[in-house]
Amino acid sequence: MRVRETPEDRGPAVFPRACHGAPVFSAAYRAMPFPEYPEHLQRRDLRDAASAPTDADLLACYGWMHLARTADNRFLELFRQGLIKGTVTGGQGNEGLCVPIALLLDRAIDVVSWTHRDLGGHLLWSRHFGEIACQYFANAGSPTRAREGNIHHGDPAHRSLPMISHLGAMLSNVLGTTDSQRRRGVPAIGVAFFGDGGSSTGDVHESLNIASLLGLPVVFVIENNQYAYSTPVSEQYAVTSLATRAAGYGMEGIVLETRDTADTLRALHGIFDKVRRTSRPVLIEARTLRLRGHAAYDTCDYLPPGQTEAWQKEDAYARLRERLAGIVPPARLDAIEKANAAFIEAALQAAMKFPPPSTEGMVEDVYANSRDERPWKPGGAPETLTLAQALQRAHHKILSERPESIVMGQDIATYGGPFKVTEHLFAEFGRGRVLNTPLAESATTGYAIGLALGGHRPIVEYQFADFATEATTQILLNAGTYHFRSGAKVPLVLRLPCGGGLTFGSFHSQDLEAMYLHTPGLKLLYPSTPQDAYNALLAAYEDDNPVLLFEHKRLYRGTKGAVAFDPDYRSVWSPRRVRAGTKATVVAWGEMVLLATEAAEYLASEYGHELEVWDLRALAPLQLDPIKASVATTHRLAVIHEGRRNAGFGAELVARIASEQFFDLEAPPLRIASLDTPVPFAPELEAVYRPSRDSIIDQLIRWLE
Ligand SMILES: Cc1ncc(C[n+]2csc(CCOP(=O)(O)OP(=O)(O)O)c2C)c(N)n1
Ligand SMILES: [Mg+2]
Repeated sequence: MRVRETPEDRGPAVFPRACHGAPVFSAAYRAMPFPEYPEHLQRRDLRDAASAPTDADLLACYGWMHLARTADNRFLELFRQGLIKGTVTGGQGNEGLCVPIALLLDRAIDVVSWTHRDLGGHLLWSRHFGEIACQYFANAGSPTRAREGNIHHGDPAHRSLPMISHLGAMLSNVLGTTDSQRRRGVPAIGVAFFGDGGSSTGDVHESLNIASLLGLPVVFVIENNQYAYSTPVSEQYAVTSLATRAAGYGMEGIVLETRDTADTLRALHGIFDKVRRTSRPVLIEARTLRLRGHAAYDTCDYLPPGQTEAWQKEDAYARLRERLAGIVPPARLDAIEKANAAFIEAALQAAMKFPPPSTEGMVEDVYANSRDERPWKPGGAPETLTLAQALQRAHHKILSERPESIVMGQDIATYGGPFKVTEHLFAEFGRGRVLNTPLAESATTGYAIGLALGGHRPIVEYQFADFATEATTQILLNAGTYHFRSGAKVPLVLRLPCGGGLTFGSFHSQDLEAMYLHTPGLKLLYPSTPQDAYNALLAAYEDDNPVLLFEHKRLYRGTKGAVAFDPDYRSVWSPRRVRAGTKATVVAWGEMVLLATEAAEYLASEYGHELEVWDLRALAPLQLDPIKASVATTHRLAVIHEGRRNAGFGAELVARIASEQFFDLEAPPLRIASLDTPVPFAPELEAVYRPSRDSIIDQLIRWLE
């Protein structure tokens, strides 16, 4: 039987929005007012009119389409004059789609992510054109603090999600934020755009599937302008219409011609109404145009002769103007166009007066500097638990005390996950809070990002850390950069069962923390004891940033200890001294802490070498001070990790300490790590691949003596 989500399944409708709704980067126009919008642009909503648009409604729509066309043309000119950096991707030819859509959405509740062809949509959804102009000029008035490219802005506080360049990556975010609204009882819909080119990406397929599976009210809009950069659709896909793909996902597929704006308004009005009522997604293949090539530098030599002229005859903007010219007095159209042009020039002038962007806050803004401060209920008596059980208890606490929490992942519901970390949670909290997801790591992560942007706090389990590579774009480039580029918070916990030693082979055994440490914006915790794992999940959960929680699979059942709610749970963000010593400082994390400690005990008893062992616990942000203080007394540093040696995190730690404390060191620092090979399968081979207690002892002795 097919299970479909109903609104009742989705958990409580209301919960405290502890950290959300907080302002994102401040609006420029508050500091320097831009000109008032002309009178005819005061209408930003045609929802009541669009089922039977009148001439006045069409005129209102034309006003915005003209504004978009004129602004796009002006940006192109300014680029050619060298006043706009990067490039500009124009929406000329797409106004007849994105402007009607923007006029038919409820900006108070709906969710959207515009693309690089949707300046018209941005104009309607943004606070002011002047702010968009500042974004193009990359100056101090930019809503991304000039950190993101010109069309890569949005207004996440008002559910316009800024795109990243990776085509297809925004769809799942729209799913999540729309669902966040619905879970709160708000009758929102989401609109997710992508091009004919973007339609071939995996994220698109994963997102269509998830939206249909969960019954999410999302309108997927393919802006089919027949080209992806220089590649025609004949070289992109083999179906006659992309709308036919909808059937494969169990949703309605619609082809929308956009030549006639009145028809477009009527059709979209009906579609949006139905999606809002039924909470079922639809896929629209909109036939649209790209009149000025891919981007400012595109000479369009690849187009067949006469193509541009043929397109111009199809242009919804020109056709609407022609239609209106036969209905309203020419002076009226003239007045609208002149007022728009004057408005744009005045706004551009005001925008150009902003100074260059400030470099201030660049490093600080990598992370949101906040967390959910609600106190946890004090816990009961300590229990003796494995690390997996400790994590289960922490999940239970979070689900019990935090109604905005949602746990998701593959096989985590009835089955409790392969490592039983989520055992029993589904029975108690139900599908709205403990959600099995399909094999779609990327869109699942993007969906979780969207939920987090909307005010929920998802915890995502990847079945094995190795499979999180399927979601690298969402984790590294989307979640990790969100706060820096928009000021929006993405409170997200990503749980990664990692590590080897269980004969699981190359793709179920890796320890890839170094990969995530190379990109900014993510926090990383890697506990080694049951209590630390419990603490780490609470600390990660309340953080307003994406936090990766590395859980070594051998520790799930290989460690046991007393676990209780620890009021000092946030101490997990700093290193813990596991063992005192004078001969050398040994830094490790995850299972290697246990092996390092065993090795240290052996060296103490057999050689009399007292090593000081530190469990790093938090890999990002890094608190090195206690380690540095230790090195200052022992004068030696060894780092032991299961990740591979080459560009492993040990390299960074050694480099930092060697460069800052060179004169404290009496010997070159030692790195003990896995071999630079794939993880081999056979136990005999894996034992050589990974550091073991004995190989650690050998290397330490050689280094010390
Ligand atoms: C995943 C990904 N691959 C490649 C690119 C480079 N790129 C930017 S736009 C573009 C063409 C996009 O075509 P389409 O999706 O049809 O959108 P259009 O530009 O035609 O509106 C390409 C290949 C990208 N942004 N993302
Ligand atoms: Mg295209």
